[in-house]
Amino acid sequence: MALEALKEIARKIMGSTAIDKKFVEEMVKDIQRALIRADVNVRQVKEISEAIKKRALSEEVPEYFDAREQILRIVYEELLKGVGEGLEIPLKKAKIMLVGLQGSGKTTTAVKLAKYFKDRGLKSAVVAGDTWRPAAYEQLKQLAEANSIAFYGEKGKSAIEVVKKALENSKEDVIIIDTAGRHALEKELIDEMIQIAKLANPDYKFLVLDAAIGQLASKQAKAFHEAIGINGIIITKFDGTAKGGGALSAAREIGIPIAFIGAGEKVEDFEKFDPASFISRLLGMGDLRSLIEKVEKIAEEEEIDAEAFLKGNFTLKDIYKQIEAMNKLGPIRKVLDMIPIFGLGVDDQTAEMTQEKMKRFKVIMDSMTEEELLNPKIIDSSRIRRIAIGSGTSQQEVRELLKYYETVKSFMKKMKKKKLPIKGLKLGI
Ligand SMILES: Nc1nc2c(ncn2[C@@H]2O[C@H](COP(=O)(O)OP(=O)(O)OP(=O)(O)O)[C@@H](O)[C@H]2O)c(=O)[nH]1
Ligand SMILES: [Mg+2]
Repeated sequence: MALEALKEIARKIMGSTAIDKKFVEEMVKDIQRALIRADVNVRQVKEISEAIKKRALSEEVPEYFDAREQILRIVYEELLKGVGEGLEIPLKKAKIMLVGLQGSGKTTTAVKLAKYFKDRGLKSAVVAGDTWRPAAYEQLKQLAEANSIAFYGEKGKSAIEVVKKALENSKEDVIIIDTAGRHALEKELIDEMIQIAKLANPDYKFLVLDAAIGQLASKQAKAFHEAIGINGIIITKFDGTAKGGGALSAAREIGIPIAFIGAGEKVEDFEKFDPASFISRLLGMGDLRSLIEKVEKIAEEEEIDAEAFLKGNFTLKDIYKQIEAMNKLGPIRKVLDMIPIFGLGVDDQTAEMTQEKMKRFKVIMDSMTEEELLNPKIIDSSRIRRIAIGSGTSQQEVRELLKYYETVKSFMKKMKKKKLPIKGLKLGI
């Protein structure tokens, strides 16, 4: 995938020793190349890269950031602007109609979507609204049955009749209507789509776009939007193409949000489009959201007050629990991958050392008093000396732990605000 090159660029930024004009100019060229290769529309490539360049060369580096972090943040923010918003779909009763060209992935996506809602506690059903292709009925039925999804369809009836009957009979919360695809947008197809849309009055009309069509996505999306007014895009086959940027930028261009992304033939290969985590992952910075979810889950188990934890109102005691929780999170390597910057170029040896360091921190905290753990502010140099001696560590290590505590505190505050938590990441370990 051409967008993979962005990871390399992020790594280069974090590994650079001097960020100067020349570095920025070269980096912007690299970004341009990666985006163009991924089929992002040229005008958008220009916009994004110019914005990055302008900001990188003019904005002051805020306190606590170093120049590399600042540049990475700018790249992240401008790419994020470039993909636009995702689509929030409340988990409640809804009718969804899928449209798209032949082979774009509608039928597969219908079942993926149904499973998405089913996994979140809603009853879902699919409707065989493709009555043109003889095998379409069986394909949808089989896929639905394999995933225990309710199926509505009837052979030998028109799509309108099938949809009408399904809507009358279905009791499920989310009804997903599959429709016929064509080679190109023909009048007949438009008429049928309009009729189904009128009859079903769907809450969502999603255009299913094959990522492999690259820049052609824009023309297609426009045509469908003009024909029936779509309100979300589902990009499929993101796994098998280098041109995924085309569909991404088409969505941005016509101002329609991307709702989901399909990246594989299996029903599970499907996810809600979340711009922030999408871009984070493109840059190899890991998925912060899932880290937060994991931390919250473990915090629950460990009886850490997750609210306080995320707010940053926590004490060294929480750090202690956090370290225990981290060990529970599994190999520290994986956890580090989920945290921006850590994910960049942390080699296994460093990860190992970090785990070692965590153990040392625990030992240090074992030598602290309850009062010190609950109110780290009182730890002055004489206490630091006592703790170091008591734990058989050095004063420097105790200071390191205190610094780590402060940094995590501000890091958690940032996570809470859902901003890119770059500032708090110089954990010094
Ligand atoms: N690799 C990959 N393959 C996919 C994905 N989504 C669908 N496919 C495959 O693409 C092919 C076409 O998918 P369908 O769901 O039948 O597409 P359709 O839009 O319903 O096709 P028509 O009904 O003929 O218009 C199938 O072989 C799917 O398995 C995806 O996200 N990744
Ligand atoms: Mg189909």
